[in-house]
Amino acid sequence: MGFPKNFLWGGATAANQCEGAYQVGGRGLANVDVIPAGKDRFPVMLGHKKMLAPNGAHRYPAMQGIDLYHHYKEDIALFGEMGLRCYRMSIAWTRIFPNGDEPEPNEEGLAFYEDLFRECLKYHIEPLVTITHFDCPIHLIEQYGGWKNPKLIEFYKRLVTVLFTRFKGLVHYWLTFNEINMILHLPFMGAGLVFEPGENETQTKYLAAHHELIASAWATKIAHEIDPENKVGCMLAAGMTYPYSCNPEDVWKGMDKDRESYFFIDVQSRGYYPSYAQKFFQRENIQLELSPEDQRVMRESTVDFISLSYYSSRCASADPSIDTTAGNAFATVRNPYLKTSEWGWQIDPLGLRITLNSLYDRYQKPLFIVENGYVEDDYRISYLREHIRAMKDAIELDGVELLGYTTWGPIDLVSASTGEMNKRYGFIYVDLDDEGNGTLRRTKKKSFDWYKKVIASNGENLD
Ligand code: BGP
Repeated sequence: MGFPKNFLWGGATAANQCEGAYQVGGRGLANVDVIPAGKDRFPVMLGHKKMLAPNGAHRYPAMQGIDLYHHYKEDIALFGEMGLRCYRMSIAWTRIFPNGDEPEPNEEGLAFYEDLFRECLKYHIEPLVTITHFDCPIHLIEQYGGWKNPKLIEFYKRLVTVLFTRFKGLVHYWLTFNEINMILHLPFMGAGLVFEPGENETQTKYLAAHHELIASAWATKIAHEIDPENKVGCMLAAGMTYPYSCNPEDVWKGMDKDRESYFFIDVQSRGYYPSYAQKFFQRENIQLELSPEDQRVMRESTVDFISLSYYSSRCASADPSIDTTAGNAFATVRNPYLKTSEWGWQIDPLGLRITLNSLYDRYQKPLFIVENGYVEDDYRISYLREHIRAMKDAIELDGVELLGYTTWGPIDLVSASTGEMNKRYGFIYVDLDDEGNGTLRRTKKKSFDWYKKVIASNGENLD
């Protein structure tokens, strides 16, 4: 049986990690542009250090990216050569609305993406578009405080209406917010939040999340109205949380941790706030307004599919003295049964099958893995091979419905967490170093031909 015939094998990138050209084509400044490399990066991403304008003391990797803005034809031709059937990318909000609150969009930005989509279709590559991948116009942060302000829902509705109208027929797959649960972990990146000293961060983060969830429901409704062929997905930074032991305290901790993430998808997929979240809001004194109209849209316009990124499983213990390890922005208890990559992320292919099953059991909607990847070329092949096998088991043995698989970074790009080029997820090497020096020349790595073979055999030949 194997993978479905129309399975969407592909690769995934984000505007802010690739495009560069941050002042070209009428583009405005965004939060992602002013996230520096180096030691201030985390304080800024956490919303603890306010730096809304670039300064001479820092380097800003997103401003240059890998200059995909000027290389997209070449890059998409390479994706075509690899046989990608799907390219997940994101729109830079500030190319379409430079400030975010203008009444009319910027034609140059729209024309850029239109051409990019046409280029994809030339190679029979289906575009999968993330509407917001961590970006928010700086003006919306300065003027309105980012997503904690409900006005952003209106600006987002304007953005999506323009996108769905202009790209009707060119794009059929949309994701509303990348890793929506990231708002809890890196709130400046996830929602343009900068905290005042003493501010109740939990309240502000859930308020912003509430506005993103309403905006996401509206986007789904508008997408279906403009083109019934549109398929809209939510996107979760996924990875099942295992209890460290069978001690019920650990099991409870794991369940609680998972709910922190599932909360978002529960709303986007089921259309209402789950009871455990309502109890949590009461305890934390979090008051969220929901107009009858927004409530109706939330109920009626749930997502068509659930997309996820998966790099590793997670682990939780009730004992705070147990060792932890890095893992994206999600620090987690170290699982003694797993190996760790040189970047400190644990490796768990079976965890992918477990995560897929858990999501499918919970939502009974098609899933789409839109990120999964590894940094070192030789190990990348074995990492991807093992994850593809796990995915196949989930489809073949467990009956999970899976639409596709786009690996993270088919081409080397700027790391979201560290801002480095050095992580090198790509099948394609880009000559650019961590200081921003290099020719930007693209060359194929060993894994390029390997992935090409995997796709050509529809996942049968993994050697
Ligand atoms: C996810 C983000 C991506 C991407 C990926 C890898 O959280 O959606 O934007 O960057 O993680 O993370 P990193 O770049 O930190 O290695």
